Amino acid sequence: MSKIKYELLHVDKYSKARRGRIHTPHGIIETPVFMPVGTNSTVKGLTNDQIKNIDSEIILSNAFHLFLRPGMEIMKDFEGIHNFMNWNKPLLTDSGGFQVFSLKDRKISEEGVLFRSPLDGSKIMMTPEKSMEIQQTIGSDIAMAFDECVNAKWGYEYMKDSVDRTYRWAKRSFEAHKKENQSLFGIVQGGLFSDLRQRSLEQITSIPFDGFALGGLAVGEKYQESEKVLKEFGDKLPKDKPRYIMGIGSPTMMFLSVENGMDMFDCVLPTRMGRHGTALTWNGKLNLKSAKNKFDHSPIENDCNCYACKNHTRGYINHLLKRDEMLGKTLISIHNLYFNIHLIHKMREAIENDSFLDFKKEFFSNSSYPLQ
Ligand code: PRF
Ligand code: ZN
Repeated sequence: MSKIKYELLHVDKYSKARRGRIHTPHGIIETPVFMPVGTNSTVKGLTNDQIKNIDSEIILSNAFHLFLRPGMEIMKDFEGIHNFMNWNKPLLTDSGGFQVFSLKDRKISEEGVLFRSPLDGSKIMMTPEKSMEIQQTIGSDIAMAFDECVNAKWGYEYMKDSVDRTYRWAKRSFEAHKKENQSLFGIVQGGLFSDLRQRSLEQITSIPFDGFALGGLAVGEKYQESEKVLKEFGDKLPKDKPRYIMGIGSPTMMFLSVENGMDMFDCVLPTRMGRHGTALTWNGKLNLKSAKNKFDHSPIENDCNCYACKNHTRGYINHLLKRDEMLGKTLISIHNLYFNIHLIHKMREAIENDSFLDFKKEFFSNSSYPLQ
């Protein structure tokens, strides 16, 4: 099998939530799916066994970061990221678009983005062709087109030009992509402007990509603003291909996205929060650095089956955090990723039983996460 294949298994009766399955060169992914982020070819603080033991089906890495370090010479020498990090399951790479645009000193032209290397200040040109070359060298199962993630504050006129440029870059990405056993997804932009989202959606879906993503969301807008885009456009993406919303992973945003027909999510939130000592639980967030935990013999969460909860107490983890021991961060990261992944598993079950909306209601009535 070379490219991915998507199977739509079931659509919830009372919402647009979908239960599906993606076949990739490195195995099957059930959807909806949460993808832990491994920017530098490592999910921060976790071994591959630990990642697999939380039932993670796919991880995400990044063309921009891997291009800078370790660099493509080393990636070629190791014959790709799967071999390099000894990860034998599915892996997706982001194109670097998002990361390049968040740099301060960068210049956007028709050709691509010229930026200064954060390593030595040398000038580097990132183009759709370059991003494809990098992602093909990395050898991810799914690569992303090179797009421009625009700040909505730049206004309508800029966004309009950018949407059209992202379309031209998408065509160039598609043309430049040659790898047989790698799939390529297109990215729809357009910010919060309904007509530009529609324009971008028509442009990007006119190219026969293997899947489609909504980009340019979760970049600081209000819940109601992302909700409007998801309600209007989530289900307009092709039904026979996977749908990915980039950079979201809070319970609130995952429920909203699944409800509106999205299949794939990634976010640094569970691991970043873990490193800062905050656990995600079915009741809400829990600050394990707080002195309240000092004498607490209970696990982070009573009914949780993750390694951290099966083996360690809140009191012990509080001590590790206080002493800045790395195990503390690892344990909470394990728990948080387990939480996100298993929340998605429960959503899958609910979709299969046509009870997604009931499950959503129950989840928010039993926890302090904001419904919006
Ligand atoms: N484009 C790309 N990567 C992304 C985004 C995007 O718009 C986002 C937006 N939330 C996260 N990661 N290429
Ligand atoms: Zn746990």
